Amino acid sequence: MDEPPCPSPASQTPAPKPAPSFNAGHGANYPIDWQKIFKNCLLTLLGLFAFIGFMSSGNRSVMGVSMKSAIVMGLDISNGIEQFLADYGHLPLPIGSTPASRDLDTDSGPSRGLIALLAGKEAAGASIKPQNFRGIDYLEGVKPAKAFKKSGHLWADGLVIDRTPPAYSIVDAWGNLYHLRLDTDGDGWVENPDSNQAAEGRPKLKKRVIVWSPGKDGLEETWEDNPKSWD
Ligand SMILES: [Ca+2]
Ligand SMILES: [Ca+2]
Repeated sequence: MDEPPCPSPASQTPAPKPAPSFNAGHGANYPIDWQKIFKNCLLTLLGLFAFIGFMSSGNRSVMGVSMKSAIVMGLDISNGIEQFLADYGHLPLPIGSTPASRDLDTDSGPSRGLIALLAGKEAAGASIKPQNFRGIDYLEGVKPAKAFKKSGHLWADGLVIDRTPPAYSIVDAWGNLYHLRLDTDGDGWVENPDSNQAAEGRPKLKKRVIVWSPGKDGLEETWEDNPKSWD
């Protein structure tokens, strides 16, 4: 008959300590620490509230980043146009426009050709001399757009170079084109499109160019969320 093998020293493990019980002999009960339980619950709740607060502030922060990016990009466009004006002595004109006796509205879409012009990438035409004939890139600070498949848009937050031959446009953080108003009548003023500001006594702005977008809601008439190149 085989005897059970003696355990080797390596196989000997310390005996587990007896788990505490609420009746660990001698009739001594562990008291339920209600104060500790209450404190732990309170800490859990505080942590939960802090997390909710963090998430909320994070969302606000993301919104702030989009708005900031949209404003900076509008300023990049208006600064590029002002620099073009300083270099060439006249405002850049969208495709099909001629120097006008009134101010001109346009946008940052591909069909206007204004973004290609500002990027120094006007399509070469045999009969049309490029306005930016020196090929200067006035949009160096504008980042490439990101894919953004929402609300019927494909791109957001930057410069879009699409199709063949390349078509240039700039979209805001929510995929909208920017609107531009050019002081093509040369009086140094443009009408203020912000109906709120106009109602408050600022019907005109002393600018050669202004840029804005319809903002997150995509609606131009709601000016509260519209990024603008002016105060
Ligand atoms: Ca004007
Ligand atoms: Ca809006």
